[in-house]
Amino acid sequence: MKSEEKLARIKNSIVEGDSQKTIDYVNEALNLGLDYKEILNEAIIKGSIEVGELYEQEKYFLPDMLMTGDAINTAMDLLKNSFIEVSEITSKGDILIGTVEGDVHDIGLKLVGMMLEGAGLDVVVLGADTSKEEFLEAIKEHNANILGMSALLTTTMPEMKEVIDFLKENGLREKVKVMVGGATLNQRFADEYGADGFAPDAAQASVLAKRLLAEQSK
Ligand code: B1M
Repeated sequence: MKSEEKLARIKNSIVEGDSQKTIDYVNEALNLGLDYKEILNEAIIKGSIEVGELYEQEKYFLPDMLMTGDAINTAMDLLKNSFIEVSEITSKGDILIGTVEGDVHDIGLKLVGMMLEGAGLDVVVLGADTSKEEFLEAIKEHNANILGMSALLTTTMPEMKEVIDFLKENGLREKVKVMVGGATLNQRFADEYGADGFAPDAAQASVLAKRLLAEQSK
């Protein structure tokens, strides 16, 4: 079987929300030496986009998205070890990441966390549905250098601005760099909300975090 067929098989198992098949196919692909980045981009991300489209077309419903979420999570658990790369970073600093309040999507967030950790950064993952008060307390507790926020819904994206304004009100905005991401977000929104950077995917989140840390230490 060709690589493309193996990737298509993984993608289909994700679209079907069949976690057992996903485990079997991802393991097989890894054992045969397929690049984890291909599995991520060609199977997992493409599968999630397809499910999103099926949901929009009302061919899929919430339980289908939930099953896909589970299948993606199992796939990512298997890929976790592949994310470790040789770290070039010299200055470390805590990065806190969380999905904003009202938003339960945390798969992309976990992936970003894995990529950041793999790149040698200290990461604290606060998880989904994190309130501005929780972000603030965690920044103080961990003495964080960077706050990373994720939002997947157009209705929860503006919460990022709320958090940034809350940091300003509490005298913490100058202390932390803020980076944002999520499927419905783009650079224009990031600028509008007052963030220091936007990353469209986990790989670029890691590049951005390193750049922001370097700026912090100047
Ligand atoms: Co929901 N959902 N969902 N969902 N879901 C989307 C996001 C949606 C686009 C589907 C669609 O309609 N096409 C749509 C949002 C539409 C919109 O607002 N424009 C949607 C909706 C509507 C909903 C509900 C409202 C449905 C309902 O209840 N009627 C509901 C919301 C609940 C809530 O949050 N209050 C809901 C619920 C769910 C599930 C719980 C069933 C499940 C989530 C499970 C979980 O996360 N634990 C789910 C899923 C699985 C999806 C889709 C299908 C897949 C999301 C995903 O995990 N993608 C999604 C469709 C889609 O995105 N195309 C959809 C894979 C992941 C690796 O990608 O999260 O984009 P992503 O992360 C990427 C980048 O965005 C970026 O890097 C990641 C890796 O490359 N990134 C960052 C993310 N965060 C970053 C942070 C950074 C930097 C980069 O710096 C800090």
